[in-house]
Amino acid sequence: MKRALITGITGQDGAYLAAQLLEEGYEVHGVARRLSTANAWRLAEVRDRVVLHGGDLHDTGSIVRLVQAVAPDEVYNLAAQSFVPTSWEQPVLTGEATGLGVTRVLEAIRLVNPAIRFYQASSSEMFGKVVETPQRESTPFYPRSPYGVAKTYGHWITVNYRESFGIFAVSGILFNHESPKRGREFVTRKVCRAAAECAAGRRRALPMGNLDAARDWGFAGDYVRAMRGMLRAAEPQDYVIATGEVHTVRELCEVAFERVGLDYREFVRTDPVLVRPAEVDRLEGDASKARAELGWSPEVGFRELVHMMVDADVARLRGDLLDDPEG
Ligand code: NAP
Ligand code: F7E
Repeated sequence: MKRALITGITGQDGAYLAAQLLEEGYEVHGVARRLSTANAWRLAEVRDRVVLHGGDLHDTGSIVRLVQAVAPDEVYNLAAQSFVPTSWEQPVLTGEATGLGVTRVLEAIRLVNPAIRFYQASSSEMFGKVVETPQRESTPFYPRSPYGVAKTYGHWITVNYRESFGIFAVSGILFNHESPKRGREFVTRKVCRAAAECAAGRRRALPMGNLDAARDWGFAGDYVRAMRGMLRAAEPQDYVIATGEVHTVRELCEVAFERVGLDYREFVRTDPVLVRPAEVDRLEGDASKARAELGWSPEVGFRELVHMMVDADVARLRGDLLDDPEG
Protein backbone atom coordinates (compact mmCIF):
# COMPACT_ATOMS: atom_id res chain seq x y z
CA MET A 1 0.00 0.00 0.00
CA LYS A 2 1.42 3.40 -1.00
CA ARG A 3 1.68 6.09 1.65
CA ALA A 4 1.14 9.83 1.16
CA LEU A 5 1.84 12.75 3.48
CA ILE A 6 -0.19 15.93 2.90
CA THR A 7 0.68 19.30 4.46
CA GLY A 8 -2.38 21.55 4.51
CA ILE A 9 -4.72 18.55 4.79
CA THR A 10 -7.27 20.64 6.72
CA GLY A 11 -7.60 23.08 3.78
CA GLN A 12 -9.89 22.86 0.74
CA ASP A 13 -7.49 20.96 -1.53
CA GLY A 14 -6.21 18.79 1.32
CA ALA A 15 -9.70 17.42 1.89
CA TYR A 16 -10.32 16.64 -1.81
CA LEU A 17 -6.85 15.15 -2.26
CA ALA A 18 -7.16 12.96 0.85
CA ALA A 19 -10.47 11.56 -0.47
CA GLN A 20 -8.97 10.92 -3.91
CA LEU A 21 -5.88 9.15 -2.50
CA LEU A 22 -8.02 6.96 -0.23
CA GLU A 23 -10.12 5.98 -3.25
CA GLU A 24 -6.91 4.91 -4.98
CA GLY A 25 -5.97 2.71 -2.00
CA TYR A 26 -3.34 4.95 -0.40
CA GLU A 27 -2.60 5.19 3.31
CA VAL A 28 -3.09 8.91 3.95
CA HIS A 29 -1.27 10.97 6.59
CA GLY A 30 -1.70 14.70 7.13
CA VAL A 31 0.03 17.54 8.95
CA ALA A 32 -2.31 19.60 11.10
CA ARG A 33 -1.36 22.67 13.12
CA ARG A 34 -2.13 22.89 16.80
CA LEU A 35 -4.92 25.48 17.06
CA SER A 36 -7.03 26.54 20.03
CA THR A 37 -10.21 25.43 18.23
CA ALA A 38 -10.74 22.30 16.12
CA ASN A 39 -10.88 22.97 12.38
CA ALA A 40 -11.04 19.58 10.69
CA TRP A 41 -14.61 20.16 9.37
CA ARG A 42 -13.56 19.68 5.74
CA LEU A 43 -12.33 16.18 6.58
CA ALA A 44 -15.66 15.00 8.05
CA GLU A 45 -16.21 12.36 5.31
CA VAL A 46 -12.70 10.87 5.63
CA ARG A 47 -11.68 11.68 9.22
CA ASP A 48 -11.70 8.04 10.42
CA ARG A 49 -9.53 6.95 7.47
CA VAL A 50 -6.69 9.51 7.63
CA VAL A 51 -3.95 9.84 10.23
CA LEU A 52 -3.36 13.40 11.44
CA HIS A 53 -0.02 14.46 12.94
CA GLY A 54 0.86 17.69 14.72
CA GLY A 55 3.33 19.88 12.82
CA ASP A 56 3.89 23.32 11.35
CA LEU A 57 5.76 24.59 8.30
CA HIS A 58 7.45 27.18 10.53
CA ASP A 59 9.07 24.39 12.54
CA THR A 60 11.72 22.52 10.55
CA GLY A 61 12.22 19.79 13.17
CA SER A 62 8.53 18.90 13.19
CA ILE A 63 8.57 18.39 9.42
CA VAL A 64 11.79 16.33 9.41
CA ARG A 65 10.51 14.08 12.21
CA LEU A 66 7.20 13.57 10.40
CA VAL A 67 8.83 12.61 7.12
CA GLN A 68 10.99 10.17 9.11
CA ALA A 69 8.10 8.70 11.10
CA VAL A 70 5.57 8.39 8.27
CA ALA A 71 8.10 7.27 5.62
CA PRO A 72 5.84 8.39 2.75
CA ASP A 73 6.23 7.53 -0.94
CA GLU A 74 4.77 10.93 -1.85
CA VAL A 75 4.58 14.33 -0.14
CA TYR A 76 2.04 16.97 -1.22
CA ASN A 77 2.92 20.43 0.08
CA LEU A 78 -0.45 22.19 0.12
CA ALA A 79 0.10 24.18 3.32
CA ALA A 80 0.39 27.94 2.94
CA GLN A 81 -0.89 31.28 4.14
CA SER A 82 -3.09 31.34 1.05
CA PHE A 83 -5.26 34.48 1.30
CA VAL A 84 -3.81 37.29 -0.83
CA PRO A 85 -5.06 40.32 1.25
CA THR A 86 -3.59 38.81 4.45
CA SER A 87 -0.22 38.67 2.71
CA TRP A 88 -0.04 42.50 2.75
CA GLU A 89 -0.93 42.54 6.45
CA GLN A 90 1.46 39.69 7.37
CA PRO A 91 4.12 39.65 4.65
CA VAL A 92 6.87 38.12 6.80
CA LEU A 93 4.67 35.29 8.04
CA THR A 94 3.53 34.69 4.46
CA GLY A 95 7.15 34.55 3.30
CA GLU A 96 7.98 32.10 6.09
CA ALA A 97 5.09 29.68 5.51
CA THR A 98 4.30 30.04 1.81
CA GLY A 99 7.90 30.56 0.66
CA LEU A 100 10.50 29.15 3.07
CA GLY A 101 8.10 26.41 4.21
CA VAL A 102 8.65 24.77 0.82
CA THR A 103 12.41 24.60 1.43
CA ARG A 104 11.83 23.07 4.86
CA VAL A 105 9.78 20.24 3.32
CA LEU A 106 12.30 19.74 0.51
CA GLU A 107 15.17 19.67 3.02
CA ALA A 108 13.33 17.01 5.05
CA ILE A 109 12.99 14.90 1.88
CA ARG A 110 16.63 15.44 0.94
CA LEU A 111 17.80 14.40 4.43
CA VAL A 112 15.43 11.49 5.05
CA ASN A 113 14.82 9.92 1.63
CA PRO A 114 15.45 11.72 -1.70
CA ALA A 115 13.39 9.04 -3.50
CA ILE A 116 10.16 10.53 -2.12
CA ARG A 117 8.06 12.20 -4.83
CA PHE A 118 7.17 15.83 -4.05
CA TYR A 119 4.28 18.03 -5.23
CA GLN A 120 4.39 21.81 -4.69
CA ALA A 121 1.19 23.89 -4.83
CA SER A 122 2.31 26.71 -7.12
CA SER A 123 -0.16 29.38 -8.17
CA SER A 124 -1.37 31.51 -11.09
CA GLU A 125 -0.78 34.47 -8.72
CA MET A 126 2.87 34.17 -9.83
CA PHE A 127 1.76 35.54 -13.24
CA GLY A 128 0.21 38.59 -11.52
CA LYS A 129 0.56 41.55 -13.86
CA VAL A 130 0.55 39.24 -16.82
CA VAL A 131 3.09 39.63 -19.61
CA GLU A 132 1.29 37.26 -21.99
CA THR A 133 -2.23 35.84 -22.44
CA PRO A 134 -3.11 33.06 -22.02
CA GLN A 135 -0.53 32.10 -19.40
CA ARG A 136 1.38 28.86 -19.93
CA GLU A 137 4.39 27.11 -18.34
CA SER A 138 6.86 29.35 -20.22
CA THR A 139 5.16 32.66 -19.31
CA PRO A 140 7.46 34.85 -17.15
CA PHE A 141 6.28 35.58 -13.61
CA TYR A 142 5.35 39.07 -12.35
CA PRO A 143 3.81 38.57 -8.90
CA ARG A 144 1.69 41.41 -7.47
CA SER A 145 1.43 40.56 -3.76
CA PRO A 146 3.66 39.21 -0.98
CA TYR A 147 1.71 35.96 -1.47
CA GLY A 148 2.61 35.85 -5.18
CA VAL A 149 6.23 36.64 -4.39
CA ALA A 150 6.40 33.87 -1.77
CA LYS A 151 4.82 31.35 -4.19
CA THR A 152 7.35 32.33 -6.84
CA TYR A 153 10.17 31.51 -4.40
CA GLY A 154 8.47 28.18 -3.58
CA HIS A 155 8.17 27.42 -7.28
CA TRP A 156 11.83 28.06 -8.09
CA ILE A 157 13.18 26.25 -5.03
CA THR A 158 11.20 23.19 -6.18
CA VAL A 159 12.74 23.44 -9.65
CA ASN A 160 16.13 23.92 -8.01
CA TYR A 161 15.92 20.81 -5.79
CA ARG A 162 14.88 18.79 -8.85
CA GLU A 163 17.85 20.06 -10.83
CA SER A 164 20.37 20.05 -7.93
CA PHE A 165 19.54 16.80 -6.18
CA GLY A 166 17.56 14.80 -8.73
CA ILE A 167 14.46 14.76 -6.50
CA PHE A 168 11.18 13.95 -8.29
CA ALA A 169 9.81 17.40 -7.41
CA VAL A 170 7.03 19.04 -9.44
CA SER A 171 5.09 22.29 -9.30
CA GLY A 172 1.48 22.47 -10.36
CA ILE A 173 0.73 26.05 -11.43
CA LEU A 174 -2.93 25.94 -10.50
CA PHE A 175 -5.38 28.69 -11.42
CA ASN A 176 -8.20 29.56 -8.98
CA HIS A 177 -10.20 26.51 -7.99
CA GLU A 178 -13.20 26.45 -5.75
CA SER A 179 -15.77 24.20 -4.12
CA PRO A 180 -18.30 24.10 -1.29
CA LYS A 181 -15.27 23.52 0.97
CA ARG A 182 -13.70 26.88 0.02
CA GLY A 183 -12.92 29.28 2.88
CA ARG A 184 -15.54 32.01 3.31
CA GLU A 185 -13.05 34.85 2.70
CA PHE A 186 -12.39 33.91 -0.96
CA VAL A 187 -14.60 35.69 -3.46
CA THR A 188 -16.56 32.72 -4.88
CA ARG A 189 -17.58 31.37 -1.48
CA LYS A 190 -18.20 34.88 -0.12
CA VAL A 191 -20.63 35.62 -2.96
CA CYS A 192 -22.33 32.18 -2.94
CA ARG A 193 -22.78 32.27 0.81
CA ALA A 194 -24.17 35.81 0.64
CA ALA A 195 -26.63 34.85 -2.11
CA ALA A 196 -27.93 32.02 0.09
CA GLU A 197 -28.16 34.37 3.10
CA CYS A 198 -30.00 37.05 1.10
CA ALA A 199 -32.47 34.45 -0.16
CA ALA A 200 -33.05 33.28 3.43
CA GLY A 201 -33.68 36.88 4.53
CA ARG A 202 -30.56 36.83 6.74
CA ARG A 203 -28.65 39.53 4.85
CA ARG A 204 -29.57 42.70 2.94
CA ALA A 205 -26.26 43.92 1.47
CA LEU A 206 -22.97 42.53 0.20
CA PRO A 207 -19.86 44.77 0.31
CA MET A 208 -17.44 43.84 -2.47
CA GLY A 209 -14.08 44.91 -3.87
CA ASN A 210 -13.16 45.07 -7.58
CA LEU A 211 -16.08 43.67 -9.60
CA ASP A 212 -14.11 43.92 -12.86
CA ALA A 213 -11.40 41.47 -11.78
CA ALA A 214 -11.53 38.37 -13.98
CA ARG A 215 -10.46 34.84 -13.14
CA ASP A 216 -10.21 31.39 -14.71
CA TRP A 217 -12.21 29.49 -12.07
CA GLY A 218 -12.30 25.68 -11.88
CA PHE A 219 -13.50 22.99 -9.47
CA ALA A 220 -11.10 21.80 -6.74
CA GLY A 221 -12.07 18.14 -7.27
CA ASP A 222 -10.86 18.34 -10.89
CA TYR A 223 -7.63 20.08 -9.86
CA VAL A 224 -6.51 17.48 -7.29
CA ARG A 225 -6.84 14.88 -10.08
CA ALA A 226 -4.18 16.87 -11.92
CA MET A 227 -1.87 16.77 -8.87
CA ARG A 228 -2.12 12.98 -8.91
CA GLY A 229 -1.37 12.87 -12.62
CA MET A 230 1.80 14.93 -12.13
CA LEU A 231 3.18 12.61 -9.43
CA ARG A 232 2.34 9.48 -11.46
CA ALA A 233 4.13 10.78 -14.59
CA ALA A 234 7.33 9.20 -15.86
CA GLU A 235 9.29 12.48 -15.61
CA PRO A 236 9.02 15.31 -13.06
CA GLN A 237 7.68 18.40 -14.85
CA ASP A 238 5.70 21.54 -14.06
CA TYR A 239 2.20 22.03 -15.46
CA VAL A 240 -0.37 24.81 -15.74
CA ILE A 241 -3.82 23.64 -14.62
CA ALA A 242 -6.72 25.84 -15.73
CA THR A 243 -10.04 25.73 -17.59
CA GLY A 244 -9.24 28.45 -20.16
CA GLU A 245 -12.65 30.02 -19.40
CA VAL A 246 -12.63 33.51 -17.85
CA HIS A 247 -15.38 35.34 -15.94
CA THR A 248 -15.52 38.58 -13.97
CA VAL A 249 -16.46 38.91 -10.31
CA ARG A 250 -19.57 40.75 -11.54
CA GLU A 251 -20.61 37.70 -13.61
CA LEU A 252 -19.98 35.51 -10.57
CA CYS A 253 -22.41 37.71 -8.56
CA GLU A 254 -24.97 37.57 -11.36
CA VAL A 255 -24.94 33.75 -11.66
CA ALA A 256 -24.92 33.15 -7.88
CA PHE A 257 -27.84 35.48 -7.11
CA GLU A 258 -29.77 34.25 -10.15
CA ARG A 259 -29.55 30.72 -8.70
CA VAL A 260 -31.69 31.82 -5.73
CA GLY A 261 -34.01 33.97 -7.86
CA LEU A 262 -32.45 37.35 -6.93
CA ASP A 263 -30.88 40.27 -8.80
CA TYR A 264 -27.35 40.88 -7.44
CA ARG A 265 -27.63 44.62 -8.23
CA GLU A 266 -30.08 45.01 -5.35
CA PHE A 267 -27.54 43.68 -2.83
CA VAL A 268 -23.97 44.24 -4.04
CA ARG A 269 -22.20 47.46 -2.99
CA THR A 270 -18.59 48.29 -3.73
CA ASP A 271 -16.43 49.15 -0.73
CA PRO A 272 -13.01 50.77 -1.42
CA VAL A 273 -11.58 49.05 1.69
CA LEU A 274 -11.87 45.73 -0.18
CA VAL A 275 -9.90 46.94 -3.21
CA ARG A 276 -6.33 45.56 -3.14
CA PRO A 277 -3.19 47.76 -3.13
CA ALA A 278 -2.06 46.01 -6.34
CA GLU A 279 -4.61 43.99 -8.30
CA VAL A 280 -4.27 40.99 -10.58
CA ASP A 281 -6.76 42.14 -13.20
CA ARG A 282 -7.26 39.06 -15.34
CA LEU A 283 -5.93 35.51 -15.41
CA GLU A 284 -6.47 33.02 -18.20
CA GLY A 285 -4.63 29.71 -18.23
CA ASP A 286 -3.57 27.48 -21.09
CA ALA A 287 -3.51 23.89 -19.82
CA SER A 288 -2.75 22.29 -23.18
CA LYS A 289 0.46 20.67 -21.88
CA ALA A 290 -1.48 18.92 -19.09
CA ARG A 291 -4.19 17.88 -21.56
CA ALA A 292 -1.65 16.40 -23.98
CA GLU A 293 0.78 14.79 -21.54
CA LEU A 294 -1.38 13.90 -18.50
CA GLY A 295 -4.69 13.40 -20.31
CA TRP A 296 -6.17 15.91 -17.82
CA SER A 297 -9.24 18.01 -18.49
CA PRO A 298 -11.75 19.73 -16.21
CA GLU A 299 -15.20 18.18 -15.85
CA VAL A 300 -17.05 20.99 -14.03
CA GLY A 301 -17.76 24.30 -15.79
CA PHE A 302 -18.24 27.77 -14.29
CA ARG A 303 -22.05 27.82 -13.98
CA GLU A 304 -22.17 24.29 -12.59
CA LEU A 305 -19.51 25.20 -10.04
CA VAL A 306 -21.32 28.33 -8.86
CA HIS A 307 -24.62 26.44 -8.64
CA MET A 308 -22.95 23.65 -6.64
CA MET A 309 -21.56 26.21 -4.18
CA VAL A 310 -24.79 28.21 -3.80
CA ASP A 311 -26.81 25.00 -3.34
CA ALA A 312 -24.42 23.81 -0.62
CA ASP A 313 -24.81 27.09 1.29
CA VAL A 314 -28.59 27.00 0.90
CA ALA A 315 -28.51 23.46 2.36
CA ARG A 316 -26.24 24.60 5.23
CA LEU A 317 -28.58 27.45 6.14
CA ARG A 318 -31.54 25.07 6.09
CA GLY A 319 -29.67 22.68 8.39
CA ASP A 320 -29.54 19.92 5.74
CA LEU A 321 -25.72 20.09 5.64
CA LEU A 322 -23.29 20.66 8.51
CA ASP A 323 -22.32 24.36 8.53
CA ASP A 324 -18.65 25.36 8.60
CA PRO A 325 -17.20 27.63 11.29
CA GLU A 326 -17.28 31.31 10.32
CA GLY A 327 -13.76 32.44 9.34
P1 NAP B 1 -6.49 26.66 2.18
O1 NAP B 1 -7.88 26.13 2.18
O2 NAP B 1 -6.24 28.06 2.66
O3 NAP B 1 -5.60 25.65 3.07
C1 NAP B 1 -4.33 25.99 3.50
C2 NAP B 1 -3.82 24.89 4.41
O4 NAP B 1 -2.50 25.25 4.87
C3 NAP B 1 -4.66 24.67 5.68
O5 NAP B 1 -4.69 23.29 5.96
C4 NAP B 1 -3.85 25.39 6.75
O6 NAP B 1 -4.05 24.88 8.03
C5 NAP B 1 -2.44 25.05 6.27
N1 NAP B 1 -1.40 25.90 6.85
C6 NAP B 1 -1.32 27.26 6.80
N2 NAP B 1 -0.20 27.67 7.42
C7 NAP B 1 0.44 26.55 7.87
C8 NAP B 1 1.63 26.31 8.59
N3 NAP B 1 2.42 27.32 9.00
N4 NAP B 1 1.98 25.04 8.89
C9 NAP B 1 1.19 24.00 8.50
N5 NAP B 1 0.03 24.16 7.83
C10 NAP B 1 -0.33 25.42 7.51
O7 NAP B 1 -5.84 26.54 0.74
P2 NAP B 1 -6.31 25.66 -0.54
O8 NAP B 1 -7.27 26.47 -1.33
O9 NAP B 1 -6.65 24.30 -0.10
O10 NAP B 1 -4.96 25.65 -1.39
C11 NAP B 1 -3.98 24.62 -1.20
C12 NAP B 1 -2.64 25.14 -1.65
O11 NAP B 1 -2.70 25.50 -3.01
C13 NAP B 1 -2.15 26.39 -0.93
O12 NAP B 1 -0.73 26.31 -0.86
C14 NAP B 1 -2.54 27.52 -1.85
O13 NAP B 1 -1.70 28.64 -1.65
C15 NAP B 1 -2.33 26.87 -3.19
N6 NAP B 1 -3.18 27.32 -4.30
C16 NAP B 1 -4.52 27.42 -4.15
C17 NAP B 1 -5.29 27.78 -5.22
C18 NAP B 1 -6.79 27.87 -5.11
O14 NAP B 1 -7.40 28.51 -5.98
N7 NAP B 1 -7.40 27.22 -4.14
C19 NAP B 1 -4.69 28.03 -6.48
C20 NAP B 1 -3.31 27.91 -6.58
C21 NAP B 1 -2.56 27.53 -5.49
P3 NAP B 1 -5.22 25.44 9.01
O15 NAP B 1 -6.45 24.68 8.62
O16 NAP B 1 -4.71 25.11 10.36
O17 NAP B 1 -5.36 26.90 8.76
O1 F7E C 1 -10.05 36.93 -5.22
C1 F7E C 1 -11.60 40.07 -6.39
C2 F7E C 1 -10.17 40.15 -5.91
O2 F7E C 1 -9.59 36.19 -2.89
C3 F7E C 1 -10.33 36.81 -6.60
C4 F7E C 1 -6.22 32.00 -3.68
O3 F7E C 1 -6.70 30.68 -3.61
O4 F7E C 1 -6.44 32.03 -6.08
C5 F7E C 1 -6.83 32.70 -4.88
O5 F7E C 1 -6.38 34.05 -4.89
C6 F7E C 1 -10.56 38.17 -7.21
C7 F7E C 1 -9.49 39.21 -6.88
O6 F7E C 1 -8.71 34.85 -4.87
C8 F7E C 1 -13.70 40.74 -3.53
O7 F7E C 1 -9.69 41.49 -5.93
C9 F7E C 1 -13.51 41.48 -5.55
O8 F7E C 1 -9.15 39.91 -8.05
O9 F7E C 1 -11.07 34.77 -4.34
P1 F7E C 1 -9.91 35.66 -4.24
P2 F7E C 1 -7.26 35.25 -5.42
O10 F7E C 1 -6.74 36.47 -4.78
O11 F7E C 1 -7.32 35.22 -6.91
C10 F7E C 1 -5.03 32.00 -6.31
C11 F7E C 1 -4.79 31.25 -7.59
C12 F7E C 1 -4.27 31.50 -5.15
O12 F7E C 1 -3.22 30.90 -5.29
C13 F7E C 1 -4.70 31.98 -3.79
O13 F7E C 1 -4.20 31.14 -2.74
O14 F7E C 1 -11.78 38.69 -6.69
N1 F7E C 1 -12.58 40.50 -5.38
N2 F7E C 1 -14.21 41.65 -4.42
C14 F7E C 1 -12.67 40.02 -4.14
N3 F7E C 1 -12.00 39.05 -3.50
C15 F7E C 1 -12.34 38.77 -2.21
N4 F7E C 1 -11.68 37.79 -1.56
N5 F7E C 1 -13.33 39.46 -1.58
C16 F7E C 1 -14.05 40.46 -2.18
O15 F7E C 1 -14.94 41.06 -1.60
